[in-house]
Order: sequence, then C-alpha cells, then structure tokens
Amino acid sequence: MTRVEINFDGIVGPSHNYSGLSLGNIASTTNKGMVAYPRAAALEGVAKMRHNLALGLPQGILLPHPRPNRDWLDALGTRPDDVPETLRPAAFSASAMWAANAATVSPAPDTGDGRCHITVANLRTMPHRSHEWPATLRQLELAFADTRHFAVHPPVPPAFGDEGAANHMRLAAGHDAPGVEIFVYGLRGGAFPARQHVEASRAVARLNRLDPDRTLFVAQSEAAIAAGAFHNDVVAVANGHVLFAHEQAFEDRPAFYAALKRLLPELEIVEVPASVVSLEDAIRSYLFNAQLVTLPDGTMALIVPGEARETPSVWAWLEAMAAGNGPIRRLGVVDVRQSMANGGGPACLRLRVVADPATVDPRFLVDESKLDRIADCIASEWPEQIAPPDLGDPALWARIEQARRALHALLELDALL
Ligand code: SUG
Repeated sequence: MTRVEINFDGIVGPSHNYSGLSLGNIASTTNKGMVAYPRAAALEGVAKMRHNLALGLPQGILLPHPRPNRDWLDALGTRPDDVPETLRPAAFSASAMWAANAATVSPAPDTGDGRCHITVANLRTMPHRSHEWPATLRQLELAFADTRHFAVHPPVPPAFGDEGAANHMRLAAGHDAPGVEIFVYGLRGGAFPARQHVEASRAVARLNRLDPDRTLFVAQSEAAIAAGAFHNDVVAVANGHVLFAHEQAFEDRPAFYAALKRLLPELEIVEVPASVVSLEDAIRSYLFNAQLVTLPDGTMALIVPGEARETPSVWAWLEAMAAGNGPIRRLGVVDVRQSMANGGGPACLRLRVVADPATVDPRFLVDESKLDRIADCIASEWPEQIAPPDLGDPALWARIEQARRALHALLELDALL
C-alpha cells in the first residue's frame, strides 16, 4: 500500500457567477455584478490540474452540484420560476468548486482506527454555501466508499460553523507518517464573520478520531479576518514538515509555534514578515492560498496564482525565498483568475486526501486523456458568460442543468444526478 497525497479539484460549475454573496471575502464583494465566464473558469481549473499532473502528482476531481438547487428551493417553499430575487443567487452559486471547504480530512496514520476520516463541512455561515453539504456527502461517500480505508462523516450540527479543510493544517515528517493536526478557528473578525467555530473544530477532531495529544486548536488573528482572510488558508498553508504563514496569521503565534515545535521537532516555519508583505498584499495576491506540494523527488514546490507574480512586494519575496536555503525551492504559477475574482485561489480549489489511489473510486481520478475529454465537454456545454440578472432566464437554467448532465454521463457518474 502506497499512500500519497491526492489533490481533488472542484470542477468549476456551469453556473459560475459574481453575485457578491460572501461578506468578509473582499474579492466576492468587490466584483459583485461583474460578468462571469463559466467556460473559461472551468478550463482554467483543468489547466491547473494539468500543471499538477506535469509535476508528477496524482490528481482527482469533485463534480459541480445541481444548480439551481431545486431541493433547497423546494425546502424553502419555492421553485426556480417563482423564486424571490433574494434567494436566486444563492440557489445558483457554483461555490462547491472550492473543494477546500468540502470537508476536513484526517489521513490514516493520524486516526484511532487507522482509516482516513473525512467529515463534510456544514458551511452554515453563508446561506449560498449552507446547502452544499448533501451533494458533497453523496460524492465523498461514492469516491471513498471502501470502508476498509475510509470513514466519511456527515457534517456537525449547524449550531457550530465548520468550513472544512480551509481551516485545518497537517504537519508530519512525511504524508504517510503520523502527523500533528491543527484546527484554526475564528473568535472575532472586526466587521466580518468568523466562519469557523471552535466547537465545530473540536467535534470534527473527535469524529475523525484524532489523538488529543497531537491535535492543536489555534485562534486565527482578528486582524487577519478583519483584513479579509475569511479562511485560514488565505494566510497560511502547511505541507510535510513545513508551515508557510504570514506573521499576522495567528492570534497567539509564540504559543502556537512552541506547541508545534514540541510535537514535531523537524518542523520548519517559513514566515513572511508584515513589514515585507502587508496583510493587504497577502490577501490581494493570495500568496498563501498556494498549493505547497512535495514533488516525487522529495523537494517542495509552491504553486501560486498569477496575482502573486503581479504584486511586487510578494513576487520579490518569493523570488528571494526560492533562491535561498529554505525548504521551498521551486515556484509554479497558475492562472485561475475567474475563481480568484470570487476569492478562490489554487488552494481553495482543491481538497487534499492522503490515500493509496487504488483504494479510491477511479471515476474520481484523472489523467491527461480524461482531462482532454472533460475539457471538450466544458468547451461545448458550459455557458460562455453569465451576468447575475441572467439567472432569471429559464433557458439558462436548462443550459446549466444540461451541462452538468453531460459531464456526469462522460464520467459515468450518473448515479450522482
Ligand atoms: O466561501 N466565495 C467563496 C470562496 C471560498 C474560498 N475558499 C477557501 N479559502 N478555501 C467563499 O467566500 C463567492 C460567491 C459569490 O459571491 O457569488 C464565494 O462563495
């Protein structure tokens, strides 16, 4: 059994649009009302997956959810053809593309029963995301159906907000070694909501059967949330024994770093000082919403969005880092502008699972040729553009629903329709 890290990217759905639904997510509110390009967005996502494959990394997918979400509208006593304007954007949101919010994953070496545990996130803080979990649960139960290796849990009750892996980090000597799991929660966020509640984090840690002695609960800094870091993965990312974080990511950073060093002596922290890259530049560029990956030769690469290269303070820092003696020596740049304009960078678009690929349902794994077929489907079926007022057009609903059906047929995943 060879356990490796597999990135499962959310395929950008055919209803991708900019409705400004996420308070506290600066890109989402700033770009409200803009024309979106779902076809281009989904093809950017495919290109990002190809970038990972070219680095020699295994790659998986998660599929777009049914939109408009007729079950959700039904439960609210309405239908797409008489839905109040206030509910329509939420019913159409393609936000399930941000797979880092799908669930929290605890790999087998960390759990009490030696299985990989996956707890679906309830995403209860934002109405447009609160109805993602049933479709996410169905997909994850199918993709990880082998109960000898996986346990998939439904979300924690909505009394407590949980946003999944975006607020969770794992540090370990290697992917297949026992790790330290870190849950980052919010206490306050100035004018913005703290979307991850500590009680939800504690519940997920229990459900995932983690060892309390190797689990840390750490408060995100209020300054970071107030500056627009609505998830921890906007200001920090971990991989293997490396933590890459902004100086202002955590409320009590000395205590956190000290606890971490005690648990993981090989820990390396790569910290970016606020005097070099301000929180504002970090959030604008999504420097930390990067994929920090271990390459097949054991070295690490940081895959950043194009916006990081365009932000002078950030790019200067990155170039100096890659040229130095630290653990991250290689940089990759991917273009996910359509997703970025809604506050979703490279790290938001993927859910990391450590597993033997042979234990995963192969329909959720991709290679170049499957990506070719997915790209063809997107190119022929996805709407080219959507402005929020278009969401009232029944012809567009039909198009969006047909596009999703075509993708599911192609992937032989009609069971999820
Ligand atoms: O939840 N944006 C998402 C972005 C999620 C990013 N994920 C991570 N950081 N892991 C959110 O705020 C915008 C939708 C809109 O405005 O229409 C949105 O939901």
